Amino acid sequence: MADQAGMLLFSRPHRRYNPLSDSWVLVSPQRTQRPWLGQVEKRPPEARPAYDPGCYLCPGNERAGGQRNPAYTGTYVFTNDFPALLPDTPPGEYRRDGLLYAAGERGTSRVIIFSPRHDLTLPQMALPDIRRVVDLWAAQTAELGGLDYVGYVQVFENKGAAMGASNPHPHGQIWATEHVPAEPARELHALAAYREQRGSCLLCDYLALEQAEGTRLVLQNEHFAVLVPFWAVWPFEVMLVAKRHVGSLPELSDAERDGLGDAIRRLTTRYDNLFAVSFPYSMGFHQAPSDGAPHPEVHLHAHYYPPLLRSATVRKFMVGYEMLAEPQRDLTAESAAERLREMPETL
Ligand code: H2U
Ligand code: ZN
Repeated sequence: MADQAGMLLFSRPHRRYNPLSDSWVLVSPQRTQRPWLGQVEKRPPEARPAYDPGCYLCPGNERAGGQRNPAYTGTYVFTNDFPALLPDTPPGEYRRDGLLYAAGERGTSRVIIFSPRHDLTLPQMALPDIRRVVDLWAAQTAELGGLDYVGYVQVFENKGAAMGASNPHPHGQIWATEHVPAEPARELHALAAYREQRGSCLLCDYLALEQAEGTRLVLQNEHFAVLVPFWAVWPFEVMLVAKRHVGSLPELSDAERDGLGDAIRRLTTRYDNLFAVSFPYSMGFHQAPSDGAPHPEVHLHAHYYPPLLRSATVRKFMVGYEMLAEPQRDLTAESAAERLREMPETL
């Protein structure tokens, strides 16, 4: 439990610092000091067929680019037909007066399909099938990270139309780039600085603290913990953290991969139960760069950023003050964690 001073502070407007990205969030809990008014909504009848002849991700179907998916039975990965990155981008720089600066960026984008079943989502998949997704993420990280021009592999998933996913068929994406992108680069900087100053890992220390306090923990197993970070911005944002100080997906042991699948299944089930809908989110892993250098400062974790606020129809937008000043939330991280802890782990 937070101490007395913390309790008082946390019930009035305050700012919380995010040491992982060196940023701030404004928390206004007095706006939610009222009974829970979440609407009770029925899960909409998602009558999706197991196979959809019009889906470009289903087995055997033709994609928009004219390619045809094989009759795959597990996971399937292909190069995005409309890739954001290209491996043969010519190198080059544009500089002007120290004010304009651009540089070519090589890379590749892939789409990964989690299951041949059009009608399933991760929480509805069997554990061994989720484990195959974990193995694919790890194998793709190793393969793409092994390319000489790739410096970083970003594994992510956009789920639900609210987050811009183009298709309900369970899938994610992987983008590999020459440089470490801005968001993980900020974290790398913070992790390295912390290690330099304290001689330990920011996320190992943070996880130990959260386990001691308990108020922001959502669930855990032997290998992974899921918590609402103290500095969360999105209402039900969570961080999924490896318990071992491990840098990347390919380094995970057999048991840890099972543990990751278990944590994902339990978390996404709780998410779906929260507002009785298939819960939209963007999630992604942050792992060590594939630049050939050792990265002892990096600690594997995933961020889940879901937009829903109070029900399936009330979502958070980052507008106004948040676009111009800084992110703001009403529900405290502690209350969000409590709500998620109350949810059952069966759909
Ligand atoms: P999202 O649902 O997260 O947008 O991912 C789907 C990706 O699939 C998207 O990036 C690609 C889109 O470019 N795509 C193909 O590669 N082939 C297709 O036939 C349609 C969509
Ligand atoms: Zn499909």
